[in-house]
Amino acid sequence: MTLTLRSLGLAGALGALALPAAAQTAWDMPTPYGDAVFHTQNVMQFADDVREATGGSLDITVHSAGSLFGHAEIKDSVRRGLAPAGEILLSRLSNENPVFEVDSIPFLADSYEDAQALWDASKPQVEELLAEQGLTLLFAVPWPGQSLFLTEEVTDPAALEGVSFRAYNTATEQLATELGMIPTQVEAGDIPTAFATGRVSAMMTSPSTGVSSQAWDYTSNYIDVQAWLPKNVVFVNTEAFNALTEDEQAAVMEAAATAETRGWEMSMAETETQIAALEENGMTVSQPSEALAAALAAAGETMAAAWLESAGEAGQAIMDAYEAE
Ligand code: PCA
Repeated sequence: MTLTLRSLGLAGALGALALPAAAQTAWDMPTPYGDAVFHTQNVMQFADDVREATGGSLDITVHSAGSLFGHAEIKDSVRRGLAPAGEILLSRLSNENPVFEVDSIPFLADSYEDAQALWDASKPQVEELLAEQGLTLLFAVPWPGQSLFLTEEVTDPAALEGVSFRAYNTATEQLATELGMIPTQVEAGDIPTAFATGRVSAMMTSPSTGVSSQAWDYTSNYIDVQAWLPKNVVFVNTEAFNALTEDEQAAVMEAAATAETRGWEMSMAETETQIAALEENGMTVSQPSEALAAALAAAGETMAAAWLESAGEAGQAIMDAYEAE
């Protein structure tokens, strides 16, 4: 009897001793895109890497597809500490500062090499602007090049006039307007419904989003423009980051650097495989006609000039740094 009680006491003491070692920080991480999207897979791998590197003391749970906070709320929820970390499409912040949308100007940087150079040129300002809001940038990963999805073959840009166009940021709205289309904001997860109900009948997005939203169900033509490579960014509430142990902070930063490299590689690999998947599912894949390419290029020029005007000296500094790359 005494022995049993003693044993129980010992077990209790051991339990109490074991507690500090098992001390765990649990982070919720809201993200906008679905589980099938490579960005989400990359972020989940990042969470796994952090869990492993910290021996489980920092446990990040990814809440994908806007399930914890909608895309439009994610940044502020992290800023206010409602969630310690999050992911968004960077250019969605263009209403705060045009610097955030430099990666969404058509044809300014339309290859991975140029996208990397533009990111190198703009990253210090992006980092600084986020830091002013108490946010620490962890990593950025581009989507594959943005191309046209249409319900019919279009060679004459005049055919786009009056078409209702699915936009995902201010830049895509401006581009639609430049081409005479009528933009409507639709989150990636709502694309199939927006097409099915006739709210929109054209979009520009990556072959990745084309595949994850099964574009062949409601569009027939993919025109391979690859006009810009917008980025997702992953960031953390700086106070929450500072509350981690030094080892945990180092583990997060290392996993973030790995995720950035892995994400760019995943994105590059996706470009070809997902265009092939669109074709396999019955879409007609083509290059833009000369007239269409010229209309898109002209819209890009107009948008670049307007951007530079609104971004002022900060914008000029990015352009100078980009050209010097
Ligand atoms: N997919 C996202 C953003 C850019 C992309 O390729 C979307 O369409 O919402």
